[in-house]
Amino acid sequence: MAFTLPALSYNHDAFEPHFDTLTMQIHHGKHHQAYVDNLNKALAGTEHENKSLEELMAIMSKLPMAVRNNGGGHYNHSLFWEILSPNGGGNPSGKLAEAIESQLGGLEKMKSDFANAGMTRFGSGWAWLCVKADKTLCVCSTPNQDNPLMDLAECPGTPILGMDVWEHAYYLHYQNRRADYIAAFWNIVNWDEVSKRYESLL
Ligand code: MN3
Repeated sequence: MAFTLPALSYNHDAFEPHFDTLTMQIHHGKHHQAYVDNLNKALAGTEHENKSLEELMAIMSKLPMAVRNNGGGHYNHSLFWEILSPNGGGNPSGKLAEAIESQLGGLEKMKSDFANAGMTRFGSGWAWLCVKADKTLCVCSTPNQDNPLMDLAECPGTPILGMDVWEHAYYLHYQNRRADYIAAFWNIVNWDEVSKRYESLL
């Protein structure tokens, strides 16, 4: 069964002025669509064509680079759209807030470490807040379209919050100002969704 581009639960202009409308249209409709199309092409006719994204991530070290780049791209962007909301921002609450406090030094420290992970990722990649196998939280980054679910990840875990730091995510509006894009990102984070993902892993 071929993968398809997930529809967004909001309009492309929903994140103005933080993420501009044209970037959202191109990012979702062109970039993400291309990952989906190229993933389907790379899997067609192979023994892996009926696997889920999660199943592919778990054996990624054995799969061709086209599956790694485009499967990662599809997984990462699908997560990204869901952890954003026009009603986002603010602070996490409940168990997630407690875990950030006790395990990551508090929300401000976590946001600073997460922003630093995104800022220091040379070239293209992602910053992540993850739940490790021992159920503790960690902040890390991965290159290109890799993610912590891949069996080859240096920081293995299940991502519950991800931030795209590819230039295509911000260049039209922010040009080279990645730090400004990262600061804007916090205004639209859907902490309810991040919390839901966190609690489902406990
Ligand atoms: Mn992207």
